[in-house]
Amino acid sequence: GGAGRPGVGTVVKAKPKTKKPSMYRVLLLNDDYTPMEFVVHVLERFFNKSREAATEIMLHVHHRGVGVCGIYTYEIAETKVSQVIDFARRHQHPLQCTMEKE
Ligand code: NFA
Repeated sequence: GGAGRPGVGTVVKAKPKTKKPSMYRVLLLNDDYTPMEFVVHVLERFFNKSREAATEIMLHVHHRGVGVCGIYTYEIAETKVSQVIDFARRHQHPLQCTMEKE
């Protein structure tokens, strides 16, 4: 506004142009067929969990139906989901993995 009038116009403020990336929960879903040991192995291999932490998450999923494996940026979460589903399929297990915005 204030076209051509000295001192009249829009104030433009320099804004720090960084923002935190959105984070995504990677979830494991229960099923009746995937062996418990396989799920523990997946959590160790793809989510860097200790045997103890992996067992705890696996049992949570087994009893509650769904559980959080980790929280990542979109691209990393997407990669984890693909890796888990591919790995399970290659071993002929129906294990499912998905992601949701935190
Ligand atoms: N429910 C599976 C079983 O009893 C184990 C399992 C746990 C599968 C967590 C998927 C996720 N063998």
